[in-house]
Amino acid sequence: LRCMLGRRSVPCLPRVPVLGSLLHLRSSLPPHLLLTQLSHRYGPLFGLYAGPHFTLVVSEIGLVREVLLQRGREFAGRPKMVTTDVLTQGGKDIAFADYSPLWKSHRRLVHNSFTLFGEGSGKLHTIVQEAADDLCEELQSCRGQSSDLSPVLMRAVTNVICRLVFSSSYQRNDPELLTVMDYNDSIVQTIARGGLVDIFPWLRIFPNKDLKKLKQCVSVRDQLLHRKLLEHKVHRKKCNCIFSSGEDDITEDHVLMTAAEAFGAGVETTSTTLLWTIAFLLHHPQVQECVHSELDECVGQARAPSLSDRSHLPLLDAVLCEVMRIRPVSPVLIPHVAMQDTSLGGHSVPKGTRVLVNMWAIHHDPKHWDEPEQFSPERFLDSSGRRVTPSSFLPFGAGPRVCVGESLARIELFLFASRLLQRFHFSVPPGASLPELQGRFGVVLQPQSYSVTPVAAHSLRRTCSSTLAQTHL
Ligand code: HEM
Ligand code: PLO
Repeated sequence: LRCMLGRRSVPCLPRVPVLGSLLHLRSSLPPHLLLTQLSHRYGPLFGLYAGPHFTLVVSEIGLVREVLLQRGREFAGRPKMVTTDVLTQGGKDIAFADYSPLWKSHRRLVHNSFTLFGEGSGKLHTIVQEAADDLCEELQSCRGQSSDLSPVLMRAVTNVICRLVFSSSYQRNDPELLTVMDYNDSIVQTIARGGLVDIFPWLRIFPNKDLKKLKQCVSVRDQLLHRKLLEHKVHRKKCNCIFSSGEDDITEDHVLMTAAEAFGAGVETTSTTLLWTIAFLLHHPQVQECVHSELDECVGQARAPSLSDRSHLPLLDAVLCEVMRIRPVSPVLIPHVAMQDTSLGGHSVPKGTRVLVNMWAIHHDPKHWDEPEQFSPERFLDSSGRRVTPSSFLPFGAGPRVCVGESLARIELFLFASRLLQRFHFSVPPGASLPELQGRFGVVLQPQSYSVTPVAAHSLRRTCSSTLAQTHL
């Protein structure tokens, strides 16, 4: 089947009235894998109907650049969805709000306050280093016992956001922290299952357990953050952040949603990427050894790694890139919408068309990556061991909707990963199996939970025997 886009047509999934192409989208595969499989049959640009909504699926880097960069503004809209409307009070946030002048100034404001904390700013550096130290202390206190890293990592990354937004942090087992982690997890689970509701908004009128649960969680979240914002008000005049912006149309609700989104996006993405990193290093012990050697050589044990070490630790940097390539936390980004009649790959695209950017397909495209299923950090290093960035690598998206947290995320990933690997060697607990690498798709692509044994590095003699290090160190 093909559908007409102007005078040219694109391949299109079969459709029936009301359901659209949904019958052809039933599958046990998670969406990014299903869409990748369909792109092998239908090509790098194909159409489908998500219920009544015409949707283009893009799986080739040239077309992706056209959507995100060349025509970035034309495609910078977001669809209206029931679940995200509940989450964001009808789009008073950044990620799920449609393009508008108010959204633009809101985004700029948040972006600027992140930049204030950005690279070169000692404050963020200190905040992240302290959180990383605290994390290591907690692992150290487990004395080599195996554990699930997820809750420990969550607290550490939550504390970074908490210090940035409220200048406060949580101790271990703080009941408020447990509440935060609990509602966050429920939101992640329910949003993921809310797919159907988002395709048929009229399902809202039927009882829906997930939607009810989502509303409950959002209400707990909003009360908690509202209280914290009030407590924080005392400091507002002093700080250089969004809360003292003076921007007229940005309301208290926008401020609340900004805080909520910083927590949501800041915590889920960073902790997930770190969990993937450890999972892949458990599968590739020779790579872990080489990262250890690189750290030993450049940093040693006497001091904590700092951002200025990054350029001297190309292998660690390459490992983090390879993790974000092979398991992008956001494998189909957030849906984009054409805000006006425009075009894509020479086809005309009518206003209101939804566009799914399949970043998973881009990061696994055999035309651009040798053995894409293989975990191989060397792809991000040239023959003399310097870091390179291939053009088919866009884990944060690009253009007007590029991740606002990118610089913060990169700083956190580097400082957390380097500190953890400087101080610990990670191994699979005796008798346990290696972590699953499939991932479960929710709002973000997370690894199945696994346990790991962290052993303090100074108690081991470390050698890097693999050729990887001999060429690169
Ligand atoms: C959007 C990736 C961390 C805040 C996005 C998008 C991606 C992404 C792919 C969607 C781009 C699109 O729809 O075209 C990541 C990755 C991260 C990360 C891989 C870490 C490993 C963070 C952090 C924050 C953050 C730490 C904030 C504290 C946001 C926001 C948006 C966004 C607000 C929405 C931007 C918009 O729609 O205009 N991110 N992100 N992200 N991210 Fe991140
Ligand atoms: C995570 C659960 C929180 O309770 C709410 C939330 C807010 C922002 C979302 C985030 C969740 C998941 C990851 C998202 C982020 C905005 C940008 C980010 C979707 C749902 C990515 C990776 O695109």
